[in-house]
Amino acid sequence: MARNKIALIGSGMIGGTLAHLAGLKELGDIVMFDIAEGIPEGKALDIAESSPVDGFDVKLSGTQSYEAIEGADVCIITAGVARKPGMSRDDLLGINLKVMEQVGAGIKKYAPNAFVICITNPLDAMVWALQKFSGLPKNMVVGMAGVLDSSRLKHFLADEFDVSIKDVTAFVLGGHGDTMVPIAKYTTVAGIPLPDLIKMGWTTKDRVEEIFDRTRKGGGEIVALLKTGSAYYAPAASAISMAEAYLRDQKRVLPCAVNLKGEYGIQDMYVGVPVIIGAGGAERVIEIEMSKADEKAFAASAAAVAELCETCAGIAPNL
Ligand code: TXD
Repeated sequence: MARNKIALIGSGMIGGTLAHLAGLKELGDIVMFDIAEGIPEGKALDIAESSPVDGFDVKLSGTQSYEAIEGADVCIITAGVARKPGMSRDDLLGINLKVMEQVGAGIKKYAPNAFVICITNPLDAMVWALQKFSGLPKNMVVGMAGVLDSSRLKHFLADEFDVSIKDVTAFVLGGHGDTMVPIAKYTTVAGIPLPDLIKMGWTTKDRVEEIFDRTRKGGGEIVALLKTGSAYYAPAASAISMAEAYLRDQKRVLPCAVNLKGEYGIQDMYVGVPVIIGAGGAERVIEIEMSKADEKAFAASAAAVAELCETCAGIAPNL
């Protein structure tokens, strides 16, 4: 059986980590694309030179040409810029929207059958635009945010309770931003929901609120520490788990930004919800019951995403 082909569009900090993880897991041959000459080629060669040490058989290459992604089974998109001092959110939105237009055209031409995972920020609006620019089926274009946000929450809780991360389940839903919604009812330690753990005296409501707040600001916490960029290890690991679920038809239940067709009362927008990822891409959206407060927070989060999509549509009338 021929190996899968994985195209990484954007070979910066997350792109490089994606390539390394995909190699270590032997997910397939890897093509690294970037507009910056030498970066994808250099990273691909560096990782290839580590493969004899770790014993993984994959081919890695770097390119500035979309032709090289031809026939990719998975495309993971990190291309774009992050906000720099003096730039407004709309500036960033405008620049990355143009990048999504180029990436969408490249995928449409050379990898129309791929499962596409978008990571570029502002995530929920960019994945929405990318699906439209690429014209790929909506179930084959998803955004990565919820796996990362939930993983941060799981880590904080495992630390708080001094239990294995393997026994913590968590769902963080909604848009990828300050408005994201951690769901207490479906956050558990070995199946015991957080509200029960509070009753059992393991923690307090206030402490849980603090942890939720740290989760919402998890990206900012890393930026403040690194100073020169944003998180890349955990975002890359999160996207790789989504790619693996697709390539190995694992039917994993993961919180992802998916196109909603009336679920959660939302039409044709990408918002983070639990979804089954398997060989059919985003196979089935799971509509969970939320508390009234969570429902309200989710609606506010979706409204923030809608506003960003409207700004995009104002900039790019072809959307
Ligand atoms: O949860 C999430 N979704 C996120 C999102 C978590 C962390 C970071 N998140 C966002 O991912 C972040 O705000 C950025 O928008 C992306 C990528 O983050 P990364 O840290 O990898 O950024 P880099 O290192 O700046 O890499 C971006 C690369 C860089 O090498 C550019 O040369 C390239 O993108 N780039 C392009 N590649 C192809 N085509 C075009 N047009 C292009 N423009 C820039």
